Amino acid sequence: SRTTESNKTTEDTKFVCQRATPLKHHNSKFTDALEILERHAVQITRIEEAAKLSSVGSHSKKVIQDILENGSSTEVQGIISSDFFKSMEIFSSIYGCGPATARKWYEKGYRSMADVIQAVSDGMKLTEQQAMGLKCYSDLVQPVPREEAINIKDIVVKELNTVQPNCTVELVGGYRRGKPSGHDVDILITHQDDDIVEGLLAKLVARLEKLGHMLHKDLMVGRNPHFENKNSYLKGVKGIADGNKRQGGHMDSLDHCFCMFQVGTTSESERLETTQASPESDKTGSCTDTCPGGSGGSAVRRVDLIVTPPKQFTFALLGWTGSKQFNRSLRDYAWKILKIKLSNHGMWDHNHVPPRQIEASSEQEIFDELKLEYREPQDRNA
Ligand code: DCP
Ligand code: MG
Repeated sequence: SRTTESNKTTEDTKFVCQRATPLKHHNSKFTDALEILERHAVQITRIEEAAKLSSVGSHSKKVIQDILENGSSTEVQGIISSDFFKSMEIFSSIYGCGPATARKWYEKGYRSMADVIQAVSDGMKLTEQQAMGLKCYSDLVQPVPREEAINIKDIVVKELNTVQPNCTVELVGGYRRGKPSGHDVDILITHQDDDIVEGLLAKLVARLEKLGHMLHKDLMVGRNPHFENKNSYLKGVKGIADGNKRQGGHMDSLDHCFCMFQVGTTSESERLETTQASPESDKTGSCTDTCPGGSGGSAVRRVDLIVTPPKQFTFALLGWTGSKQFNRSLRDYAWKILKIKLSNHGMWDHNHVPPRQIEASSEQEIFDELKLEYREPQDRNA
């Protein structure tokens, strides 16, 4: 189907998903400022009060007006230069530290990374994720170049093939939208057989662990409410990290593994040598024993592995390609204009009681159903 006439009225620009949004655009002055505002809103608002953010619309308008008239927003400049914002930015750049923990540290009086490291050596408890995040900090803040992301994907493809042939693997996230680098590597996996999909991620992770690629993992499986396969495998479910990416709840309930991945694996003997050679290897912030990236090896990278049942693949592909802002707009548009609920699991037409599920086997079909002009991934950089 084609774009409807109603999309071409002045209401046109209301939803960002109705326009092409390439990587390079001319509004970054505004979007950067609004992003700061949004991050700050998350930081100042306790998680449970997130519902009170409804006045953001008119607030944003004021900021845009300010930038238009004065070249910058006094309010946003004030936020950026505030102690609170600076500390929150530093703390939440640690893997496993979300706004709740960052705020807690700020309230304890910590302001810098050094303060946190001091607190840790004075006995402050960290979660396993935060301890790893701090340990591999210098690696994890480095952007991952596209070539390395592709290399990691190739390793995953190769090892996946040894545990299960004929899977489909896609490099998603920013790379699929054409970004030259990213903060992590998002990899989406499926297989045409539901029975094989079940348990697939656990097998892949075990294989990667055996080869020494996995320095840390958060595995969540068996929580997909739209996947009721006959063999239930709800085992080994673990709590999820209070991470930057997942702030404000989970994006979906697909099987996933957030991990710290290392390309160049160290053999058992080399690993022993490293440990013996560096008695201070436990020192926070240095990447020596468990993060050999700091000792000359390849850098430790954040990798997200996501496994989807075949029927949900297209929806997960669209969702995990992003951008986050594009998704938000698309879902908002689908619901407000068409009464269609869109998620990474599928879409449901709520003009029917009970809601009718709409299937799709390509992204093009989803856009068609939503009566939107198709956008290639590189035009979804809202
Ligand atoms: N996503 C989302 N909502 C979130 C987090 C993520 O819709 N709260 C989707 C859109 C993202 C994709 O998942 O594009 C991958 O998440 P990332 O945080 O890895 O985002 P990117 O890959 O786009 O950015 P980067 O290049 O920094 O990794
Ligand atoms: Mg990413």
